[in-house]
Parts: sequence; C-alpha cells; structure tokens
Amino acid sequence: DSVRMKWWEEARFGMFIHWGVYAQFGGVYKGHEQARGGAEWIMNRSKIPVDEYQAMAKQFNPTQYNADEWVRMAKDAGMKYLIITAKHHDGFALFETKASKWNMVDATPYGKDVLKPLAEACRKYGLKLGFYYSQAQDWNNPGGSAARKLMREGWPNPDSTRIDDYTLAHHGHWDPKQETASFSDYIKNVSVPQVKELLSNYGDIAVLWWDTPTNMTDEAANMLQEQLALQPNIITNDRLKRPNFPGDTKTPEQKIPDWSELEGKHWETCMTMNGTWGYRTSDHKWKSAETLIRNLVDIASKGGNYLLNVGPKPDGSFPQESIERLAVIGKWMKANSEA
Ligand code: FUL
Repeated sequence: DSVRMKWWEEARFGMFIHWGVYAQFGGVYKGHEQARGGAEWIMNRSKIPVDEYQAMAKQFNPTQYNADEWVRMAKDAGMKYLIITAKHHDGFALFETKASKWNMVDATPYGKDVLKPLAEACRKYGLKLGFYYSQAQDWNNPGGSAARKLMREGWPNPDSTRIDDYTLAHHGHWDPKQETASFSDYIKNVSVPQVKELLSNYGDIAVLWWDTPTNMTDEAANMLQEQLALQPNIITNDRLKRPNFPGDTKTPEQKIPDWSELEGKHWETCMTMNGTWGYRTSDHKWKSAETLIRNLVDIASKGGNYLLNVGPKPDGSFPQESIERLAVIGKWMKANSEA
C-alpha cells in the first residue's frame, strides 16, 4: 500500500478539469443567470428538460481543444497529475462508450473521444492521469439519481412551484424521462460498463475520483469497486459510498483543513480558481496567483495535495485568467525548486 501511494504522497499538486456540455451554457439558461452552485450544475439548478439539454450537445464542437497544450500547461505549473471529469452529474461521457449514446462521439458534431489524446499527452509529459466519474448522480441516463435541489429561491420561472412539487415527489428528478429505468439498472447498464471502459481503454489510470453517492447501495458500490482490479495500482477517494467505502484519500472541498484535523490521513483539497468548477461567463471572482501559491504551500506543509481546477470553455481552450495564473505559479515553482 505504501508503494502504491508513494507517487501521490510526493505529488502535492494536480490539475482538476471540469468540462462537458454544461460549458456550452456558461451558467446562463434562457437569458437567466443560474442562481446557485457551480455552472456544471445548471441542468439541475435550472431544471432543464432532458431533450432541451441534449440538444445543446449538437453545438458542442471544441475545435480549439489541444490535449498537448493542456498537459503542457499543467506540467509547466509544476503539477504532477491531472484529473478530468470523464462523466459529471449531467451524465455526458467525454469518451467513446457502448453503454450510452449520450457521449462526445455520438452526440456532438466534434465526434471524437477527447480522453484518448489526453491520455497520450499525459504519457508524453510524464503526468499521471485520473478520471472523475459521477457514479450515482446522472440526470440524462435513465435511472441515475438526482440531488434534490429546488428552484423557488433561484430561477424566476413562472412554473417553478409546479416543477418543485414534481421534484419533491420524484426524488429530485424533474423530467419523466429520468425515471424510465431503475437505479440498479442504471448502475448495471451504464455506470459499471463505463467504469470498465475507462479502466481498460486509456492505459495506466492513476486515480478514480468518485463523486456524490446519492442513492448508492452497498451492492452498487461493491460492483463498481470490483472494476478497480483492472488497474491494480489505482488510488480512489472517499466518495464512492459513505460510510462503508472509505477509499484511499479524503477530499476536503474548497477549504484547507486545520492542522491535525487530517493528520496521518491522505488528503487532497480540491479548489476552484474563481467560484465555479464548470465554465461560467459571469464569474470574475478569480483568486490571485499569490493566494493560489500560498494555498499550495499551506497544503503541502500540512501533508496534503492541492487539486486546482480549470473549467475549459466550450471551444476547448482554457480561460485566459486560468492560463495566466498557471504561468505565474510555474515561474514561482521554478524559482523555488531544488532541481
Ligand atoms: C462536488 C460536485 O457536485 C461539484 O460539481 C464538483 O464536481 C465538486 C468537485 O464536487 O461534489
């Protein structure tokens, strides 16, 4: 075990990437700013019907996507690993999959698996690659779960009371299409096969980053965990299912834990550079490069890792503000490294 965790203990710094169809909205639905949460939550927060959300993928054509450039920027910033949302809560797979048509190859004009070139670039530059996978929550593949968020205080939709009543009566769902399969069918037919694909088709995968165990059962968690045997050295976090599946790492979100709080444990603080994980046009609350460097030093000195997020634009490029901050961090890293 200590051998398996060694690279992770030494890594200290990684890049998180949140990218998917939600980038296409940029936090705006029908002219209305999304009221709460990260922009990757827009489908749930604004209760966008399944057909409408899926139609947006027909415009998702990231012609500026350049995996080599992404990984080079991470490497130049001093990052040692990269974790990308292979599938976030909107259920959209950035990869080629036989388990659902709701994926980059079949549902977009771009028509290509974007994880393949990323895996190649990571090999080329010597970065470890990890996949974020929303195993339970899925708002497009039928049977997936949905966190119960209401609209009332948020989006000013004249229909919001009706939609909220429906959502309360339907375990967080807002579109009948979401409930045309059972959760266990979803796990069997989408989640498990996709995890199998992710752990089989991209070479060495260093991390599987589970998220939001809404509705998870021990049975479902066991089925997913069994797939990890495909990558014997893989490291997983604590978000598969609570409490029986602790994984290898703790995942404080948007905060740096107090000294001693996580002593003796493996932990990784994930954090946004502005206020959102997925791309949002109106979010200008960027942390300064100095703040980000201080966070990294603080976290490293306490024995943790810093997983710093970039939310690429729909065209596949990084926001300019992220590029600038990565460059400043990289300069500081070079000036302060022993080598
Ligand atoms: C959360 C998710 O719901 C957010 O969208 C984001 O992915 C964050 C890292 O984890 O729980």
